Amino acid sequence: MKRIVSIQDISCFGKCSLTVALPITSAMGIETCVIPTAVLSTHTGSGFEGYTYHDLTSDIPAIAAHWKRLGLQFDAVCTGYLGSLEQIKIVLDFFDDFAAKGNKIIVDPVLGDKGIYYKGFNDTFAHEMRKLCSKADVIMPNLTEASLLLGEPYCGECCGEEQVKDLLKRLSDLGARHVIITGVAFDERRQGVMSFDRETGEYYTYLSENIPGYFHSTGDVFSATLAGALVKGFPLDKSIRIAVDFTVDCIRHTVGHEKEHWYSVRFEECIPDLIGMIS
Ligand code: PXL
Repeated sequence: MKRIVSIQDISCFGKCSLTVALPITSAMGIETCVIPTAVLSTHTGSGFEGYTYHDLTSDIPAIAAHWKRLGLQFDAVCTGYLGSLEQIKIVLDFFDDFAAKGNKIIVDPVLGDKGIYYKGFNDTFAHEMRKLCSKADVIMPNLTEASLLLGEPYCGECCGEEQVKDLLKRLSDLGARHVIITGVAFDERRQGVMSFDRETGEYYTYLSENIPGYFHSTGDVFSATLAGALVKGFPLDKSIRIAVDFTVDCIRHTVGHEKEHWYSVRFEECIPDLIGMIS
């Protein structure tokens, strides 16, 4: 059985980060270890005010030290939402300790969406996030995060193919072999992702239906599914198709329920579809 570790927060209510990644990669048949970086009462997205935040940064080195004594190894080290500059430094050390030949470092550089930072993040944080990206094999920013990582103005939801190719190429200069930009749309009908392989120089585009509306946590659903598919051994293009198709499936199952399910997607209903997609 493949084994990965997912390093990101637990938002107790709100379905994002670990509470999405853990069930998804477990359902894909992958042993999923976790390092919670913080415990929040909810995620920080609009609609939730007054959430609690308990930082767990100082626990991470002790967990890593224990795991080293146990000789634990992982097929992939995956990171998502991180809460502080110090946490980024500690995760960089974790990469040094647990990166081995053949395993993958998969970084979702969570910074923001719709052209703005999530609460608490700023340019200094984005600058540090570049260091994580430079050690990764795969990074998967959305269009907002792509611009923030490069320190340039947000190009908007509808930038053209050449512009996205340029972003991909320059992000790959940070060091990752595979760069995937999510939330790409060239017209109003379709939305999906574009990727770039630094070694072969190839671009790959996969677009699906564009479902109007804003659905929180879809980036976390995408990144967990993509990481799971890659670790299962699917090639990058097939992994991208699985992750996009599953994310769109989750959105479709949420449409019509936005009133009570405004804070995330109804991914649980779609888990059987995911199992079908990978079998
Ligand atoms: O979905 C990314 C994410 C993860 N974790 C927390 C968040 C967000 C986005 O808002 O607030 C705590």
